[in-house]
Amino acid sequence: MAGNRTFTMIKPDAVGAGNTGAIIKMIEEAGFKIVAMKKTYMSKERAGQFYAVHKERPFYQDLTNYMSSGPIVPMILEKDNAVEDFRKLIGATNPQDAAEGTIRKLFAKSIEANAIHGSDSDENAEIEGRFFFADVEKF
Ligand code: IDP
Ligand code: MG
Repeated sequence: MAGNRTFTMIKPDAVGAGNTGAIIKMIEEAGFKIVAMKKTYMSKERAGQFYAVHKERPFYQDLTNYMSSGPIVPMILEKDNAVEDFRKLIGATNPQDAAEGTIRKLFAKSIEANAIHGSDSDENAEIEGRFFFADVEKF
């Protein structure tokens, strides 16, 4: 299983703008299988836990306010080379730097409200998947 799963979450800006369906379509057309998915919310505290690695960064308070501002759609995805291929599909953190045709280029509003999350390693994909889907081994 190592190497063929990643974790993503459609962020509040993209869910609020009605882009959930369009983004899921891009994910499936890129060859990712949806293993688990739900529409849910994070409290400010949960958002703080999810982004704990960034707690010393100047944007941490804004980020956790933003990520708890509306519904999100977390998913576990499956594909060969999932983590790396998915980071390519979403594009750079700042949509101004994101390649043409990437999800962030198409849908992100700003470096903060950048439409979608993608895990940066197999290890973090596992941790982040479990953060939302406690019984992921059953999927
Ligand atoms: P990533 O999502 O591309 O992996 P990270 O550096 O891990 O980018 O940052 C996590 C999230 O924090 C970003 O997706 C974005 O929402 C937000 N963020 C990152 N850098 C900035 C910044 O300079 N200003 C505001 N928000 C930021
Ligand atoms: Mg990151």
